[in-house]
Amino acid sequence: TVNVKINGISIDVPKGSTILEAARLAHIEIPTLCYLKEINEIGACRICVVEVKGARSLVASCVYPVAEGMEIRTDSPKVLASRRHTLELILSDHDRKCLSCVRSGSCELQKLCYDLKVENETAYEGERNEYELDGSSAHMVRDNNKCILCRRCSAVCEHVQGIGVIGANERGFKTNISCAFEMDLAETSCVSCGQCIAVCPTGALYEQDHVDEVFAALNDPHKYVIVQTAPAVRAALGEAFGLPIGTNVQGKMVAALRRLGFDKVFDTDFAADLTIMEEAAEFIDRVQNGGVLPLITSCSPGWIKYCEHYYPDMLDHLSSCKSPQQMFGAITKTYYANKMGLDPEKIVMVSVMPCTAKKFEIGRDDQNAAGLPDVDISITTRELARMIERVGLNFHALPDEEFDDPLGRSTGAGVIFGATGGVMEAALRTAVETLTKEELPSPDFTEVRGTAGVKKATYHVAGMDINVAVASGLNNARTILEEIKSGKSNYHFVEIMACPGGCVNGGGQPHQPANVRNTTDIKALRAKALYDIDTLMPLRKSHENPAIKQLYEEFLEEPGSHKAHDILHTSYVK
Ligand code: HC0
Repeated sequence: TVNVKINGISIDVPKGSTILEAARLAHIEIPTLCYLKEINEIGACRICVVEVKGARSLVASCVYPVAEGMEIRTDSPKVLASRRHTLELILSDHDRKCLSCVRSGSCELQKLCYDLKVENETAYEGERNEYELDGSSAHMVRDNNKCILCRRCSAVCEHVQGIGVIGANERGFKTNISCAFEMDLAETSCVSCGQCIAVCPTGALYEQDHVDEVFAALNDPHKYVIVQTAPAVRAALGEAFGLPIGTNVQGKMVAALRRLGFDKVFDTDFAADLTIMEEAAEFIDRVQNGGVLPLITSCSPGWIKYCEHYYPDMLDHLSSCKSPQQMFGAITKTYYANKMGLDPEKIVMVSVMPCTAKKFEIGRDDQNAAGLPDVDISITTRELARMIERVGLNFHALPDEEFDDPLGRSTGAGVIFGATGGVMEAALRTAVETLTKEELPSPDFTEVRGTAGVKKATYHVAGMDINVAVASGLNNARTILEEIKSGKSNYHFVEIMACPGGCVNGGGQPHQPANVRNTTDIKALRAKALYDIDTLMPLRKSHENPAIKQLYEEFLEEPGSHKAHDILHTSYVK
């Protein structure tokens, strides 16, 4: 350790710490804007400046290492004035339309201006850049009039996802974050994961907002509006209402959706169970009949787009299963509509997802089992929170309610889909029992749990070794794909999710500011909420779901049947 003095208090901190980290140990939170731990450590925004005795100027605490005997002031008038000036300069090229900004209340710039009492918004009034919005892609909008050039978005795109379709263009006053050659985002190889939105401190990046369309459907007496909610939404929606990260709000979420006026409130977890039935059958078929291995999961649309853009030669590895979101819509507009005597044309299928790529997925080809789009509107967890706020529902006071039957029934296997490794574990629970024809002593496959970016395990099943791998985050996906291509590994089954940690950390989840992201393992806390639900479920294996059994008996016949293929499977674009 080294001993330093921060604001007059002496403290021992680990050698090699930055001043920012050292101050945190002294319970002082130095504000930051550009800094994201291990992702964007560039010391560029100058908000985190502090005084170091003997240094010629203020230093950026996020990158400046401590040294023995260092005397630091984080709170001096000089420091606070400098931060205020920096904010005034940022505001001089910011549109300052905060009243109805999508990030009002969760904007990190707004909070800093408030905390530092930046009263004069026009201190450096002068020439301003004016940018057109880029709303070319299905999932997001870029509003550079609100961009503060922190580069968190381009850092996450390049360093975490390994994609790098956005970055700084031009120089000096004209510097702006955009795509190469001024292309629209839709023209690039962006995979729609939305991780850039999740890290953006302001309203410069946000999802395409479909809230008004959902309200219009709910207010249309000729429509029958059905909602499905993804596994990971229940583990994060509460954060939008101030609840601790990792609070399971399933019951209140269902109650809120009912009060918003949805005719049926169903659970994507049901379709996750259905996916497992189809994917486990596909896996067993490939193992027993010499099919292409490893089989790779296909439920994360960001991952699918990545595979299509960057690894088209590996598309034969992908499961042909549609994602649970799409399977849900397909079953709703065929089996359920028929069973209930509903006209599929009048059904509006809305999904609530932790994901922005789902907005893109609903428009993919071959996702229309009933001759209509399987899913009509996909909104993010954040958009659902906005709907709840818009109509004034007191979320905290809502009772806990249950999903509707039968498409609200699920097992523990369905809910863990939302965390990295969950699809693998759910599939193993069913595939192993199908292969061995024996009940598992325990449904837990703990080797594939946890937030590590890459996980590997081997299971001995019915006389053979089954090698599995799980990757989340596209840089990690690339590692596994390159391993497979080089022939160095012998996997049978691989799960890939586009977002680090899986859907719990999707690009559509409630925002958490950088100081929380830098100090808390958000994805681990949200994942825990899902595994806790799984543990308490009476049924924990997809093939035990009574509503799934009924669906096969009444309609689909058996996993992998011709009918199941027509309705629940798809193909990919080379
Ligand atoms: Fe997921 Fe899904 S688990 S992708 O992460 O497979 O978005 O939560 O809904 O479709 O079920 C997202 C989450 C889903 C789907 C499911 C899968």
